[in-house]
Amino acid sequence: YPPNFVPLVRLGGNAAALLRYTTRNNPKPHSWTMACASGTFASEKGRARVKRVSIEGNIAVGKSTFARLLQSACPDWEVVPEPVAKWCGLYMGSECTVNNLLQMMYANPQRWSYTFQTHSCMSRMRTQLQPPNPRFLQTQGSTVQLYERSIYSDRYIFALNSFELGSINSTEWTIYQDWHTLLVQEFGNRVALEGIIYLQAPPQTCMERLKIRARPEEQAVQQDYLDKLHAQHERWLLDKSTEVHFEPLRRAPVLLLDASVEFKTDLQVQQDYISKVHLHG
Ligand code: UDP
Ligand code: DCM
Ligand code: MG
Repeated sequence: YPPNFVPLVRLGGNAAALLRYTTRNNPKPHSWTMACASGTFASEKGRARVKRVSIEGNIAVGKSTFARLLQSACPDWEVVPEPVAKWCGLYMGSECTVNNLLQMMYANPQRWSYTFQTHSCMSRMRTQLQPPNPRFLQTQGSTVQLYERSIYSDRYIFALNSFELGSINSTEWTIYQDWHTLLVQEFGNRVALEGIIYLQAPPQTCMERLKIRARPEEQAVQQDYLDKLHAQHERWLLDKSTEVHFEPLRRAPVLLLDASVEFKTDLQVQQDYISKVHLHG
């Protein structure tokens, strides 16, 4: 092996365990990058698929809570939380850190909604384009990536809602849709969803949970804003009356889970929901 050889992961399978490696000069070997670009990855036993699933739902409905439950029930799945901390300017990694855009957006929606929606969707797009963490690669069956929200709710829930409320003007909305469509078309199946889990709860329940969580940036959020977001979710995921521009997204099955119950503490409900997720493949 070269002197800078760094073992990255050992995938399961008999004596012929597959060893992937990276070097300091070449962090993503060519074959790896190419394989992931097509939505699959090469393994010794052939090509396996990556299934991407998103958890959708209103603010504070319990998406992160549910994602954590799924992570403990299904340790083979890669759970990708929403990068809210980045939008609040708390992220100190290699990407550029901006001010607390979430706070700025809520304080002055007309001025900052387009900027916030651009930044949040771009940061999510960057995350979704990452190849699966090698720790979660499966040699048999599909590798599963579970996202908290998606670039589709960014557009069909939040950006659309901001446009309808007048916080994003028609010029900004045209530009947003233009680059969003271009990115989805360019990156095709690297951002396609296999399915959607919709956590549904009355907006009042979300309001109560939002208050319990008490993010400083969200203090000004009112019930009627959650009502509007709720209606957007229902239109997109249940009534299917939102105009969606991507055929694979229209076909993605939606698993509806009642999040109005206290699933955080109720073990029976947790088991029921986890088995429903498994049943839906
Ligand atoms: N929560 C709760 N019971 C539940 C689900 C969530 O009390 O059954 C609380 C959770 O502990 C948190 C708040 O609701 O304080 C919002 O949950 P989370 O951050 O998971 O919501 P998200 O915004 O990610 O949907
Ligand atoms: N948010 C937004 N627009 C998006 C995505 C998220 O305004 N495209 C906001 C809503 C919440 C926070 O970011 O205030 C995400 O938190 P949660 O996970 O609680 O919904
Ligand atoms: Mg969350």
